[in-house]
Amino acid sequence: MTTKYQILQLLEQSGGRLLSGGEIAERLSISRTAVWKQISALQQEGYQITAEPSKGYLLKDSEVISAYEIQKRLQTHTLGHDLRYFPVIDSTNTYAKNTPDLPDGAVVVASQQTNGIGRLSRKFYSPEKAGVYLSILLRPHMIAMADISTITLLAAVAVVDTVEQLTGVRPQIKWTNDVYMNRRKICGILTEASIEGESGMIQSIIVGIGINLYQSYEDFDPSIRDIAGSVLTETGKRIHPADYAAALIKNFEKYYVDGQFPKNKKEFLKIYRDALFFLGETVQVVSFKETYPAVAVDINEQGELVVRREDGCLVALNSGEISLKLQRK
Ligand code: BT5
Repeated sequence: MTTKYQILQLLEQSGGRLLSGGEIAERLSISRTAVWKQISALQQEGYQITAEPSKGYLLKDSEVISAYEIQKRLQTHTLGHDLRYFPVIDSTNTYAKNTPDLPDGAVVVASQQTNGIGRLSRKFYSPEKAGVYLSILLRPHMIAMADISTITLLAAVAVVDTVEQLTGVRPQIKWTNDVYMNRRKICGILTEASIEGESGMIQSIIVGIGINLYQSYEDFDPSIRDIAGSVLTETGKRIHPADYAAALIKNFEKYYVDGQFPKNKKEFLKIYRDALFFLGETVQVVSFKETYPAVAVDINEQGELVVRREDGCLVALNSGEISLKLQRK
């Protein structure tokens, strides 16, 4: 552990007592100047450390989401062991795409994205200290193209479980990749795969998950103010961002098994189906070719959404080319 985080640990363990620069310096066998420099670095990372002249330093509760904070809370087999944290980044998915040496199970986390992306190059607003934005990189051994969309479903269920564990309220899913509470979107998921041109083999899958934790409705860009919410607006609960990130990574690992994806797909799809909130409702199906109203009927064994068109025909929708518009209530 670096000196910086050793100092942080001492402050965490001080039990509310002020720790003097001299005491820290002695315990870590470093100079007082080094202590002061590292305290400044921690403050820059977002830790609220107050310094009382000639008395010492005190750490206050800080909503910091550094690699240290997440790994401290993480007990996983592989996911997140390589964890890259950025206070600001363009997009965690883009970083994962452009970093070829990232190992299987690596996680990229940011507190803010300047160019967060959604499907079809749409924008995903990812302001500072408002949520958690992370990408999980997977290099599965055997995966068919059709399984990629299952990974998105898996991420959605992991988000739902996480929010429920931390707030006591279970969110719902809008097929395929959005998580909602009270009919407001609190989380978006973007799964991207990179495929080797010659062989057509899938080299890696990047699962990007962004969740709104702290915004109020007024904080949202006017273009999404009526449709977006945060865990805070919908449950009244403030979750520490590192608690959220660590629990999410853990829950994703619970369902994801390399080579099998969800171990028991049938059982998994039932959990997914139970989390959907618009079955039985009329939705607008928007594809590249056409837009039409249909009743959402069920999820089939492939994870496709089955809808009934107005002429009575049943159609199974694949996630790739379709989006759904819900009727406002
Ligand atoms: C998504 O696309 O919602 C996928 C979002 C994935 C974001 C994560 S964050 C970590 C990783 N790094 C990235 O760069 N991306 C991933 P889609 O279903 O296409 O929805 C996009 C639409 O959601 C936008 O056109 C807006 O209408 C709406 N939107 C944008 N930002 C939002 C937000 N913060 N909360 C709720 N809705 C939002």
